[in-house]
Amino acid sequence: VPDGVARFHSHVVGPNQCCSSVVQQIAAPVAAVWSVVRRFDNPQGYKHFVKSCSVISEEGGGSGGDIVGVGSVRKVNVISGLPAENSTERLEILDDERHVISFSVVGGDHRLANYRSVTTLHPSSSSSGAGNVTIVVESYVVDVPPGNTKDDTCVFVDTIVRCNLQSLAQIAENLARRNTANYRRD
Ligand code: A8S
Repeated sequence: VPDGVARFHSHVVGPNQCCSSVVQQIAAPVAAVWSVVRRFDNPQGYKHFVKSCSVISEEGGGSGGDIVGVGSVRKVNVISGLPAENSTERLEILDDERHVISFSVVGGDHRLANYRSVTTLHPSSSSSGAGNVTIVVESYVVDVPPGNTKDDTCVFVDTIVRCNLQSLAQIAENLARRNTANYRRD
């Protein structure tokens, strides 16, 4: 088990909550994946269900000063066709060294009350030995909505998270390809 997985992905799960995780392998270095994932102010950068996002309460960011920090709150508007309109989310962890980001849902017009997720990145190498590979682990805990089962809820959320991580893979892999092309030109 990679370092930090047990530590960051252990959740306290209440009797009416469910908890699951999704793992995605990405053919790009951790730095490329992290540059996309760490943008709490720009989830639409890879989450296709997000139509728009605005930071409604901003806390000071980390080292670079280029990013909103822990405690910041964003309002996410989702695309039509989902059983939701918007979600208000608080940044809980942003660790640029360990590559950990976590947010919790604090409000909004949707059915995923008390949603909290943790996303961690882990360096790996491809089976062929060529190039850098990143393993992304995203876990969450959420209340089971009234009238739903734990299984329904996990299937619904797993589907969203899997879509997000597949889209993240495409974007980070394109970024990594572009960077490699730049190096070759020198
Ligand atoms: C994320 C993860 C999830 C987002 C869910 C699970 C959501 O944005 C969508 C539909 C809903 O019904 C709930 O990392 C909510 O964003 C796409 C609005 C919270």
